[in-house]
Amino acid sequence: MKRLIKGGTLVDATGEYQQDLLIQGEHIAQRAAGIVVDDTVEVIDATGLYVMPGGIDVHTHFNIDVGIARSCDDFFSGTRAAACGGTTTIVDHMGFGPQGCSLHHQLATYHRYAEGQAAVDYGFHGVIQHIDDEILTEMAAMVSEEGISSFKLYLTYQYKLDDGDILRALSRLREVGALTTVHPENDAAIAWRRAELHRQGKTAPIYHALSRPLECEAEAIARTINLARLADNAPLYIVHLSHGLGLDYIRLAKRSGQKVWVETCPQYLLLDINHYLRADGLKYILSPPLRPHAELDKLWVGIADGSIDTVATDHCTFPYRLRQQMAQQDFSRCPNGLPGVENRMTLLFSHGVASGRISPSRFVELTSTRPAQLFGLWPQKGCLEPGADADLVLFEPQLQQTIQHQHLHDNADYSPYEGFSCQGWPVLTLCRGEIVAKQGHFTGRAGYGRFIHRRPFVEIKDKGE
Ligand code: DUC
Ligand code: ZN
Ligand code: ZN
Ligand code: ZN
Repeated sequence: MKRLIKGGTLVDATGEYQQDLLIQGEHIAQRAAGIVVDDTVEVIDATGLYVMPGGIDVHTHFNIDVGIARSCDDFFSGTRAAACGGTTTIVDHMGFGPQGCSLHHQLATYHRYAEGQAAVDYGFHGVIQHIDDEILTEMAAMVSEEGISSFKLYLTYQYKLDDGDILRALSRLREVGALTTVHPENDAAIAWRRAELHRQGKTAPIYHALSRPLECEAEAIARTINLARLADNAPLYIVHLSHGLGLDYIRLAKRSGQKVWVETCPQYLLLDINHYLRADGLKYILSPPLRPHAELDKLWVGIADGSIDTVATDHCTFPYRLRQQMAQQDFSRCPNGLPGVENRMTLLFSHGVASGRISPSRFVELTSTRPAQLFGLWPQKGCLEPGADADLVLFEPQLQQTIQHQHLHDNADYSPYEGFSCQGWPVLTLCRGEIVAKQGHFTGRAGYGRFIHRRPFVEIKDKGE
């Protein structure tokens, strides 16, 4: 099957081009101005549209068991929502398995979750819940045989690692060609704050945020950066940055040549701590929590000046219904996480590109090309060159619509962005040449998505194309 995307503006991480794209089967076959084809080729008229690499969301938690609950989006509903929002690849952060389980055990579990379910392509980040010789040995085969070239460490929650284990993980993962990702929050600081709030009977949703203020995150960021330096400058990727002080530490490390990259998420760019004061404040409980409004502006500076590398969602869905049942009396009983995989692209386009903060090309860099480069997917993905997968999103830059959960495709019962008016929407999504979403509706199928063996970590410094 051949398709020609004609008359649009191609946008990649290097700029904008008046060119057409010829797709043959699953791949991009040709990229040039004025491609002429015979009538066996289906022509898609992209006049007035941006033609961009499909979105890559490198932070989701589909079907995750967080101990007190299981997130309600599985690999089908989660990737269906991704497709409708212009995202053609997700890399899911595996959750914890049984105590003492191996990396391979958890990988097999996640393959079972995703096989026959995913509607777009997918990969997994490994999860390190303890360190011993067996885990350190397994890491090499995970990278070289299983296509798992990044791993997540938690500094809080049940399986937090201590500094010695963090060092051992960073050092070994560097050796085997993997990128270490970290959820940085100081667990002891949070426990101390929470105990004091509980003693005072302070259990409303706002105290979720006040139990883990930004210093808890900033301390853990600075500590992990220094541990990565100690581990022979091990490459480090900081997930879901929520505030400015941590970004300053990251800038300092980047300036000194350290291999450190950082992700933020739409919720930290667009929602603030006052949401916890609303009657439905439980809808916004996630970690790190939403921050005071001044922090949002600091993150937008990082989006614009290049110091933030990627925008992902941390999509992790627990219905409002369930939150109310579990946590009406106490924020600390609320499962943590927000949905967002379907609206990442339109939110960043609207508040980034349409509002003049960033260029379309920077948008592509943040949502697709840098994620692909950091996580071993490039140039198969995140790229519009011949030979790449035909993963594309066609964006209508002037289209103005309001986010309403009733039109979304996840299994949640609310959207944290309900009523947000966005300018710029995905109108067609192709994953390996197949149309998986059209005008915000799902046209794909469960099981179309393919597991992607990601390459070992290599540092790509330029924009690469
Ligand atoms: N934070 C959340 O809010 N949810 C999922 C995991 C996490 O770190
Ligand atoms: Zn996290
Ligand atoms: Zn997460
Ligand atoms: Zn629909």
